[in-house]
Amino acid sequence: DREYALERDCTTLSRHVLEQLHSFGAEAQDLSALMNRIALAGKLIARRLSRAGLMAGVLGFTGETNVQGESVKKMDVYSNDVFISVFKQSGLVCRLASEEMEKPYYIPENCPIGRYTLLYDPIDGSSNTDINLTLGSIFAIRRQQGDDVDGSAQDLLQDGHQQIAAGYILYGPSTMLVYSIGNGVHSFTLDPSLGEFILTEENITIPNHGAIYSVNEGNFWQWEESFREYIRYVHRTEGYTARYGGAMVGDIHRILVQGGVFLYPGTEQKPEGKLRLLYESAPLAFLIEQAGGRASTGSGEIMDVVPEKLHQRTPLIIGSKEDVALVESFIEQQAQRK
Ligand code: P6P
Repeated sequence: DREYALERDCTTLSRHVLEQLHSFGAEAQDLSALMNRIALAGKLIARRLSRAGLMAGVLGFTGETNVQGESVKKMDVYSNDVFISVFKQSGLVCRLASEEMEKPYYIPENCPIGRYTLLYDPIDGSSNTDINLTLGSIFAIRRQQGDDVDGSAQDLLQDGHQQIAAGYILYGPSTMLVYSIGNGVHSFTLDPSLGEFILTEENITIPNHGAIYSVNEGNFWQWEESFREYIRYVHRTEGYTARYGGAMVGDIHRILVQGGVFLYPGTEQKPEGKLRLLYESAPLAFLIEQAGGRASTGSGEIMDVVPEKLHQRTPLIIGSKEDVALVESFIEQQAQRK
């Protein structure tokens, strides 16, 4: 029966990546190995999170602040170290650029030409760590360009079209890995008894419209008027509902599956917003566009933004095509009034 068939034929991540890489030639093997490293990092982080309440030294703060000026959680450090140690062994990655590190981490034995760079946010939404709520890791893979001998990583300051793979790991009631290598979006669920990510859904497409708007309305009075106008519209219009988890991977996954829009606008104090382009917005934009959605800064596509510095932030409007366009229409209306 179907249940038995699923058991027998379950598609693992490595098999799935290889199967769809027929058109990638030599890079196929690399991408398959890289995705398996991502999966291993996800398993190690998921295991630690599931035991966080049972072990000393997992929860809470380290007492330091990171390059973003945010207080660092022990899980931020642990997760960042997991990605470094897992990719050190890969032999494929020369450089890891993380939201948690001022400068990229170079793996000398693989450099200068290590073929790939991993850009990642090891634990996104770490404010949820100590309260056992959904968290995520976000990743993108870019080809190593040039030899970066001065360690300035200037070649990373390119637009999102340079990403060859991107996705996230969602640490929720189950651990899911959602990724794209430019050939659709596919989701996997971790089977802890096998230690394998098993294919759950292939070629996920985001609905063109959804009822959900996901934004921290606590910032309402710090936004530009256009965003306030959009919120007033969805407040008074039937068919909209608010969902905001405080950890973007969970909010984006909900929107990928059900449709709608996630927003993190700029504010008067921080016009560029809070979210980091290279480690959060660009990887998620790559994925959502592959699912048939859109990701905008409000004045252009996220995927077209060329950062001037590694930790550059951008405002983010991401999700269903129609809902992103609706938010942009309020921005355009406001611009015409000026
Ligand atoms: P705020 C988590 O720190 C994060 O980067 C995203 O995961 C999340 O969506 C956002 O910031 C939450 O920020 O200002 O709403 O608490």
